[in-house]
Amino acid sequence: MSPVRRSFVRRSGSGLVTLAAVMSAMAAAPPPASAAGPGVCQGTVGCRVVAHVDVNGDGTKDAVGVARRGTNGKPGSAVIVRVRTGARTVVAVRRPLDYWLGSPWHGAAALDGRKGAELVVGHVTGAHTQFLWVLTWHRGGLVTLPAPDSAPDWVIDGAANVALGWQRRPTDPVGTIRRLEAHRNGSGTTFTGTVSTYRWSAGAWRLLERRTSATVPQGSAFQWGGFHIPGLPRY
Ligand SMILES: [Ca+2]
Repeated sequence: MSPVRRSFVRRSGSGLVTLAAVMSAMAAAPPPASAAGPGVCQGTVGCRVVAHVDVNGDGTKDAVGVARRGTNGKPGSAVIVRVRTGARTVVAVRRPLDYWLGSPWHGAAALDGRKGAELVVGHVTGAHTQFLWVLTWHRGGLVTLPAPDSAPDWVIDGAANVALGWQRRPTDPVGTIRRLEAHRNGSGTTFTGTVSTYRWSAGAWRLLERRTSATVPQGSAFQWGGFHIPGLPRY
């Protein structure tokens, strides 16, 4: 409670009624312009504004800032994601970041079908595999959105013998995500590929369908890796 309201309550003889009147008057006051107030990166060393996108789903764009801590490409680092949803409201979260080179920011995209964009940032880089965090707005803050296969990370890969990717086809409604996984058959030129289709429903990912083909041509399998989702770079 603000000092003003606290002192008002203390002095008031009929505290509840009078306080209600004050709060009602405050609620009726026009909100300050969202352009006013500190920026999303204010006070955060190394923070960079990476996007203006509606994160909390209220229909207005929010500034998104990202900073990293630790040494580039080394373990034990961290990524900080900040979202400014109002003139004086900035929500920030921190996640581990390991072996990640360069900016951990990947992009913003509608993934789970709820209002507001999800924010995708790095977590771990392997030899050729990348593990990424997806952050989503929930109950006034940013939380980790698990991948449709229930893993905490969204994993992508594009190598000689394996491809891992995530896709939303142009005809798919938002909230539908396909997981693409392909492995080379022995030393041949075909892959065994599995496409799992998930849909966000009632607060969770649901598996709708899974199809496997043992005869995916190599050239096709090489296209499966990475993100194939509007708003996100492939790798
Ligand atoms: Ca917003």
